[in-house]
Amino acid sequence: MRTFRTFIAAAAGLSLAVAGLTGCAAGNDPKSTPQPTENMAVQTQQGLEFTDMWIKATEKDMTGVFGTIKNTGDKEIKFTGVKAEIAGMSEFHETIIQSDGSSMMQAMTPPAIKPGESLVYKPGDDHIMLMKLNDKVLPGDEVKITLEVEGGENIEFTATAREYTGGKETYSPEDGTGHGGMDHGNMATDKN
Ligand SMILES: [Cu+2]
Repeated sequence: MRTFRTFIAAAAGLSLAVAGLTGCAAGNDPKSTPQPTENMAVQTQQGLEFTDMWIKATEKDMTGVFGTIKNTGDKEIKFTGVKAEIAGMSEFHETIIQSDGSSMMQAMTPPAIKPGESLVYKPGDDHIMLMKLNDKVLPGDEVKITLEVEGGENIEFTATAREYTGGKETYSPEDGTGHGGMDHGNMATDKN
């Protein structure tokens, strides 16, 4: 009987531990801080859900931020800007296909997200651009990015740095895009 009782006690202890873990992972505690985890959705109290936010690792002075930002609230969220401590300048970018088939990116008006809709940022498409980086971005780095919201509080999220070599965007566009976009080339080669 002694062995049996020990087993029961151990099993009880185990299920307690499992219950504890489950309660933690559910994340329904409104006081808990969203913990950014790769490939997992992070819900903020402001009604945005961030999924798989990542930043391209680089040793150059500009890079892109990607992932899915969903409006889970009941009113439209309009951004007015974006910023990051590691970047001297940050912008929302869109990628356009030029007549010769190559793609080029340019600054766009900060977007808005309607309730239930998402912004999907991926290489070769729309993205958040960080320029004038003051540090390298190494794989595994966690980079804090702040979205400025019209009539509301700033919303911060964390992007995890990843090695990525598939991008074909022009990161140093020729002069005169003809689209009214900013000339990043000047920033990339800023000699001041
Ligand atoms: Cu860009």
